[in-house]
Amino acid sequence: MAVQGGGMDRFLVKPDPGDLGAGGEESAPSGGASGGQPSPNWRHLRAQGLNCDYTVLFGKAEADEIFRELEQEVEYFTGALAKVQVFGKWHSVPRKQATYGDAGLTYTFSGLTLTPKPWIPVLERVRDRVCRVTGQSFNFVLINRYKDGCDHIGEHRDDERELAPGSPIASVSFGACRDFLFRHKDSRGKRPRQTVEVVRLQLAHGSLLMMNHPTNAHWYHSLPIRKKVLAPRVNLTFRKILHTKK
Ligand SMILES: O=C(O)CCC(=O)C(=O)O
Repeated sequence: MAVQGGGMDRFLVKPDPGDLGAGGEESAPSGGASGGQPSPNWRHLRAQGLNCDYTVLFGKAEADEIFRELEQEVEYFTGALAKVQVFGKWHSVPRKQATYGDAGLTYTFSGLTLTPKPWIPVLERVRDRVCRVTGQSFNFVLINRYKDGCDHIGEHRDDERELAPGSPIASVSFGACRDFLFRHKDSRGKRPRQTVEVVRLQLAHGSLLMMNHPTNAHWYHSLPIRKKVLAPRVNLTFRKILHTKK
């Protein structure tokens, strides 16, 4: 994971031509069905190699209920799993993390091979809604909990070998609204190879951000520190990971 830096330049969200605002027409990103729920209005974010779709999937009352249940039910890592080594020194991860998923899956985390906890009803509820509206399937979720705006995640790409090639990542947020930045891989560091504007958005309570292929091959993302944010936030990133051969 790389350190974040540099400025933020621009808020880029391309409205869908069919997006009529609240109560407008649906524009599903790919083969989804709303399954009795109101159809989401998608906003399509596009830039060089960036392909994302954003919508508010859960209304306030439902998002509040899910957030409460997540706060009660999710069991976060403790001990060594809540630490990260940077240049040989151990630090506490500046947020809490947990993983849940299908039986039989393993994944690598901080150099350790781990198995996710079995699905719990609140996570199945969110996962199933995301699957319905996107037409995608997911077998794993990484949960990040930010107690306030001091908790954060630095610039990184979700390009782990365990991810099914070409599969999207579905990021669902509850609680405090936070800024979220994408930075192009050639536009980082002191001497960038090219200047590509930062793509900046805000992830609202109950929102879904679909990070579609090839976004993660070209863009780093981060959730920067925002000291004015006092409330907690929980983010779920649903992924499709490969079963390792035994
Ligand atoms: O909390 C967020 O929105 C970002 C989480 C994230 O970057 C990740 O799970 O890879």
